[in-house]
Amino acid sequence: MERTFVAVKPDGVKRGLIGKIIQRFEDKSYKIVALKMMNVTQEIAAKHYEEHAGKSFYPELIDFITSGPIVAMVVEGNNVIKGVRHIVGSTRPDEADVGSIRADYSSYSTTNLVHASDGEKSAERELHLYFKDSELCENYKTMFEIILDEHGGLKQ
Ligand code: FUP
Repeated sequence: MERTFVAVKPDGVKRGLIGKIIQRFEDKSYKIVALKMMNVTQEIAAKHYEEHAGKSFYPELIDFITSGPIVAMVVEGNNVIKGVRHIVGSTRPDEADVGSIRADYSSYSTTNLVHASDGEKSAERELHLYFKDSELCENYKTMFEIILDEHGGLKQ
């Protein structure tokens, strides 16, 4: 099953939106397989955002992501990378689809509440930047998986 890395950024934690944000993924029937609150070190921040090094917004981005705790998680599900990006919404909250997290709760591109991996390679790279394999808890079934089992699994 596909998995992705998601983080509630420091603004989402400070605004008390952790529960609301995670709820959106659970409501979609995605499975949370790892979850922790943590402070992002300068070293992790630099690795996470290495593709943006040198860009005008990079210093502000690093200052912001290291400014307070984040809630990091690994989310699993059918086409979860694309699905989560859709729920999170476009980078610019003023262009994000209404109903997405960023459109509904944010008005700035830097403080846009959530990070979500943008592809298979970045998902694997990012989830291993934040979690050890031993921290992934795939040994339980969600209600959705139990229903899927009853139907012998589903295609797409
Ligand atoms: P996203 O995948 O939507 O999180 O966006 P990017 O990977 O392109 O950018 C990572 C972060 O850099 C964004 F969440 C916010 C910040 N950013 C800016 O502050 N200004 C920009 O013009 C682009 C990105």
